[in-house]
Amino acid sequence: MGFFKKLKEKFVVEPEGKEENDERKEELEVEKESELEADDSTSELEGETESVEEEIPSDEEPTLPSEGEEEPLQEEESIASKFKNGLAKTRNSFTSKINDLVARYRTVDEDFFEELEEVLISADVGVSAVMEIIEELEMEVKRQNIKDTKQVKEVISEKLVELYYGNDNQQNIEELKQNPEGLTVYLIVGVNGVGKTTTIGKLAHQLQSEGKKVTLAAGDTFRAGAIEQLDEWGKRANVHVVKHTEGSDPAAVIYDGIQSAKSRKSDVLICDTAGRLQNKVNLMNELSKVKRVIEREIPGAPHEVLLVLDATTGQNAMSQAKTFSESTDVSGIVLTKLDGTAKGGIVLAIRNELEIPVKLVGLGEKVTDLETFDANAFVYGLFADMIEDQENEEEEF
Ligand SMILES: Nc1nc2c(ncn2[C@@H]2O[C@H](COP(=O)(O)OP(=O)(O)OP(=O)(O)O)[C@@H](O)[C@H]2O)c(=O)[nH]1
Ligand SMILES: [Mg+2]
Repeated sequence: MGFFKKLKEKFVVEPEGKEENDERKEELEVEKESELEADDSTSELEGETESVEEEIPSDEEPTLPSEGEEEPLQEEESIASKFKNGLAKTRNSFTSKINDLVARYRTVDEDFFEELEEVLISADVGVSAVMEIIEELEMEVKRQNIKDTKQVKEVISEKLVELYYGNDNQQNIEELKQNPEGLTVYLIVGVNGVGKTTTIGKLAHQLQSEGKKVTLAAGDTFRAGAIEQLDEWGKRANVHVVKHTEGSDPAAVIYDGIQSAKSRKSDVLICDTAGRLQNKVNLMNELSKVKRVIEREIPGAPHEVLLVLDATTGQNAMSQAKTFSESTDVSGIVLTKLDGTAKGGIVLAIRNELEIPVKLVGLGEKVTDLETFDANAFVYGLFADMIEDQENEEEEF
């Protein structure tokens, strides 16, 4: 099966044609009805009036919608549309460049690959990642004896996913680690303005809606207004915020945060930190101190040190990652503002050059715009138009 088809099956549930839409609507109605009937039958079983209504013979019991299939399908759909919407800028630029390339080169040759290289680099994929992709593509094109450039689009999409997950073939999305024996602590670090506090707000909301009890610690005591900003997110997500006054010792705030989270029996404590101090050395020292306090109070914590990077800053983000990894063991990246850039390829560069997994991505400013990173959904978001176009082309023949 082609890779576009695979992605389509995984992520697209909604048919585009009106007729098909109507069919789907009908299907949904039937499903709803059968759900209702199913509900009736359960209440019948529980109720005492069983003998009164004998109209439904027992061998014609309405089929229950299979749980295993229905629910995840809807979830996948929303993940797909979130990646699709969040990557609109990147996709528009990328799709038009690829389509232009394919239109100009009918057959796959050296020049085609050279230009493709430029397209990928212009999307911030990163030079070494691009080299790897191109090499893989050249081999695949030979292997499959592909002549027509149109077919290459699909192979590119497949290679991007492969490059992301590497050879280990472990195509699992990277969930945040949790403490199985008590309080889970996440430490959020990153330079000023990248989206740390916003990410904390979104994450708190997400965990809370999964039924977890969350506490926040306002560890940015340096920037004016930072404590209030976290407090505001705390109110929005309806979670408790531990805070001291501006200028106080952040390690003391985090210490209190841990005690408070423990006594409130929270599942997760998320620690905000400053993005800027008097200088970089001070900032790194402060983060190390905060981390030591967490390590001392809870063995095995912090369970994640998440470095927040702003996707719109391109190569700058890469150098920030290097600086932070040197002083704190960064366990994962949160890449924010993917919606604000046409160069979303930075995800692949980060993975390829830093070997730190991208765990979460920010796809907008709303509280729900934070998603666990999934390379398949990401690539779907990049190629969504082509995936849909290909379907139409197939239909024409
Ligand atoms: N479009 C978009 N904007 C985002 C996203 N994440 C954060 N932002 C915006 O980025 C800006 C900075 O976010 P903050 O959360 O304050 O950043 P910070 O890292 O805490 O900054 P400091 O506290 O100054 O260190 C805000 O205007 C956010 O709305 C995202 O995924 N998409
Ligand atoms: Mg902040």
